[in-house]
Amino acid sequence: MGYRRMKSAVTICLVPEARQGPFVFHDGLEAGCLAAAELGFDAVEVFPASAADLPLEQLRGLLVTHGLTLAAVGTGAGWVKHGLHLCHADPVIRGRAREFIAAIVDVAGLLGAPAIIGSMQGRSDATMPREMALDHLADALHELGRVAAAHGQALLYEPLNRYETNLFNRQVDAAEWLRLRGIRHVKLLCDLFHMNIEEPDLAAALVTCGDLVGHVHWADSNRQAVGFGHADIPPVVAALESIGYRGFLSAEVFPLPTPQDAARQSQASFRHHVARLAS
Ligand code: LER
Ligand code: MN
Repeated sequence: MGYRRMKSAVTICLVPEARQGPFVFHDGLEAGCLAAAELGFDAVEVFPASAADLPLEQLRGLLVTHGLTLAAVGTGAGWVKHGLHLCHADPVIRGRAREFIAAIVDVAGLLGAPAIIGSMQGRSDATMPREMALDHLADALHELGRVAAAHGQALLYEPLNRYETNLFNRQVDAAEWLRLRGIRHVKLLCDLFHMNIEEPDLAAALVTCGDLVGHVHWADSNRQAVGFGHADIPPVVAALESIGYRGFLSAEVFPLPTPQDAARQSQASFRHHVARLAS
């Protein structure tokens, strides 16, 4: 570690079904790690098809070879590929969702990284009223947070915009709920794309969440690389600085106009807004 500043990361998706998703690199771990290192990123964030599909030793070797760290590992393939989520009305599916996530928490933990619960949180609906859904979510976060803590990691919970979940859309609502429920070992993943849709004031939300901010998805208003949209980034970086955030700014953005352009712009925007602040 030893960083006195926030760190840059870029996403690598290993799931063909998520090819249209907001991930920069889609051509495997080797090509993704090489490109990330060449552009000067500190880390990569990986979206695997499952824990079993994440080649632990190969990834460990690539990280060492390229001087990268692993920022986080996504669990969304459980939803995208298998239709699992934590608030499903069917207890068997909820159980399989937990097992799917727990296995990724373990493999990420072995690589020194946290796992992300984004789309795997699911949503409430006519078959699953909100209060019951939140009980299921709390129970899962308690249990999976303990699995993460056994690896010395936090579990990352990501509020999403209203078109992707109806559980929590704003960071402060999620933060208050985590505190109220006494859920430990869980931190917030603040995705600037979702926040641009939902937050009245991104900087104020980050400051209020304070030390619960555990990870940031570094994206512009249109989910392209920062600088390719119209988000007002300096107040966001100032807010993160003011709360002493030293985690990752991870480019989870569309590979537009090309993966290389998205990666290069993400790194350029990181240098422009963040790295130059560090002495
Ligand atoms: C995942 O990090 C995310 O932001 C969601 O929109 C699910 O793709
Ligand atoms: Mn995200």
